[in-house]
Amino acid sequence: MTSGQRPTLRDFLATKWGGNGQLAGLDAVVMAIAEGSRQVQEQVQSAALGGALGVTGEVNVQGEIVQRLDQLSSDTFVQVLSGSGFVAAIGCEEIEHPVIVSQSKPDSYIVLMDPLDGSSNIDVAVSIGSIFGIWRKTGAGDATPSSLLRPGNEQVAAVYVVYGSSTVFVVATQNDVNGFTLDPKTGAYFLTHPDIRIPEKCAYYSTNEGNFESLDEATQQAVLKLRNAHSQRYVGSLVADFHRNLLKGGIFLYPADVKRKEGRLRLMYEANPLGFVAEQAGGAASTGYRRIMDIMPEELHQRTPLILGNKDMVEQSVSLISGG
Ligand code: AHM
Ligand code: MG
Repeated sequence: MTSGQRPTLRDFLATKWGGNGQLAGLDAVVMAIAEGSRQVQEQVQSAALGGALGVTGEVNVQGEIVQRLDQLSSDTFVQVLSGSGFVAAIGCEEIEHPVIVSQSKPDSYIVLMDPLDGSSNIDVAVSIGSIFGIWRKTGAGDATPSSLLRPGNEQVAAVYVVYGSSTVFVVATQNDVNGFTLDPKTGAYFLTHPDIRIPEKCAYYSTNEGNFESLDEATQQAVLKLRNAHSQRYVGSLVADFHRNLLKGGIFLYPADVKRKEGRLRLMYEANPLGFVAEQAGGAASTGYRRIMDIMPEELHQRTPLILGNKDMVEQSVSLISGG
């Protein structure tokens, strides 16, 4: 059951969620994501050798160029999630319309995902990742496209995976965030980061400083305040920047600016899941004006400004940005 006395992800879920009727089937969804991430990790590791780097020639619904690995990881996760028996619908950054899985079990879930976050880092061996928000399906019968438009505060769990110098899988449920590291020899995830809480002290701020001149004055003030007091770290893969800030203390900002009036990042499969993880670990997530989790989504691929990380730092930045 254990390697080096650490429980595997499967053991952990069985012990923690086993017998909890409210979470029935969620373990199957999380294990499907774990299996998908193991496969994607292999694709990422061998992409250059296997000819899987570069672009597909397609442009996705966001108007962004699709990388081969974006496509491979999207296909991989759709396959494992659809096959889990407990997923009724999947919303994906790379797919315009939701994938509806007919005849899923009555106790099933809706999964919203960014299958490979950090596109600009794919070809250059820098950390990338995958992000998932999980909602319980409501209502009888098959899911419909509107079944996916739920606020972040209704998520029952969120998961992210970082493909970095090691592959780390973080799963959050209410007040409970735990991290697991992939053992590449066995393909199993072992608990390495139990009960994650974001440190009180904010060590880092993470933002694209190249956008500074495009920010409004209030947002510039918020960035300047951080710049003068904290070290800057910016990978350019949200999931990697968030993971570092979660473990070390930090704040991530991708505010709206004159070129990106709606913000850059996606509400449903970037801001909501990572906002949920942050809140469960004692942090916060805001647009600069309101809590991310409270936004009632209007469409699957909508964008949002995002201020994410240490609660007090998020609150200070929000108060400067919104003048509140
Ligand atoms: P992606 O999901 O297509 O990879 O885009 C999102 C990424 C985030 O991971 C990252 O925080 C952001 O885009 C970086 O944007 P920029 O290059 O403008 O700083
Ligand atoms: Mg992304």
